[in-house]
Amino acid sequence: MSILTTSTGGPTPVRILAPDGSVPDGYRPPLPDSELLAAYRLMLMSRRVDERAFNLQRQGRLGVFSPVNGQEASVIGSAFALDPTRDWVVPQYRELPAMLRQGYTLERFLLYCMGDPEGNRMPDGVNLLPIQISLAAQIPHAVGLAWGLRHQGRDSVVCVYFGDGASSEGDFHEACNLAGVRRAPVIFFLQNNRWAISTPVSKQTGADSFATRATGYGFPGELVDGNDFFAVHEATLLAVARARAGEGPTLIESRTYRMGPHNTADDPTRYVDPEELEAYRALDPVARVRSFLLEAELLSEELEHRMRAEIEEELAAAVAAAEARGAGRPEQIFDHVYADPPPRLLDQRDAITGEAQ
Ligand SMILES: Cc1ncc(C[n+]2csc(CCOP(=O)(O)OP(=O)(O)O)c2C)c(N)n1
Repeated sequence: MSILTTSTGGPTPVRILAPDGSVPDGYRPPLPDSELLAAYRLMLMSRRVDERAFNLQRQGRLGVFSPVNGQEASVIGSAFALDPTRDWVVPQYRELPAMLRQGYTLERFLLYCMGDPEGNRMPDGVNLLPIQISLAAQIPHAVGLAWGLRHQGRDSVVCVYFGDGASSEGDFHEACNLAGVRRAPVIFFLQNNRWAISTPVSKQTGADSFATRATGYGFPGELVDGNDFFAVHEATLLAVARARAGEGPTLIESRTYRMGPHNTADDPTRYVDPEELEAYRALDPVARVRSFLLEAELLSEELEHRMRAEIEEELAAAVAAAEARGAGRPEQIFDHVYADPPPRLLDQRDAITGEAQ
């Protein structure tokens, strides 16, 4: 099975950047060279965070973590179509690079993974909602945010990320319906990575594409090769332009592949066919961009080496800073929920802190 098809056939995703890094004759990326390199650097950063976070988790220094591995073009190609000073990202939990692009920090992310809720509090001025684990709950929030920003007279766009699994929740459908009616400036960015933990996409939907669902809500749906940085980026640029112009939402199905486990608690060898995984490794989104940049002589081995060294330093500093703060305390889960917590919650908090009578 190719990344461009489903088991039932269906529409073909848009592709610009081929697996060998070539692009159609005359194609010019819409990003300046400096931004292309920044996007590649973020891809390298994302891969390195994936590895390091796993090691930290195995050493008992970090709680749970969901790697981006395989979805870098999808997450970063879309994020680079947004303007962090006015547009908003509403993440699920597998979009760290998009969050970093908006101005979130690695240190905060590590704190979050270490169980400190402070890590999931977005600093003022960073246009980002918190990481959401409750599947699809962030999608109606994104629509409300987009609609509200429009009411305030802003030209901001909201990009909400979620998975193929999350798209089966009622929240997704209700949010799409409202956004269509209100023409909210929102991009529904569906990362179809073929898996919802161990549930394959064939058990998630009977349709041959998620993108076509948009028709039922009265707005366009685009299907792109999610391992193709340029296809993802161009589709998101179009969606941003539509939303800013007051033309309403777009659903983008970014057809990619989760090359790693669902998270640090998962063992995909129990359900992923190794041959399928190998086939997708040949479509690695980071390698594609690398080949393109080398061919265009924007990247050299030396520059890449320097990028990796800087990333290593940044990551080491973030780990040190997060660990210096110490792990979160269990009773923090009671903070910031109610201004005046009800007695039942106060009792539970006291039971945790040992203050119960
Ligand atoms: C409402 C809800 N139901 C179930 C879960 C358990 N759960 C966590 S992740 C996950 C799979 C999500 O798959 P998908 O939305 O495709 O995103 P992916 O993890 O593949 O990026 C499930 C079922 C949850 N977090 N929230």
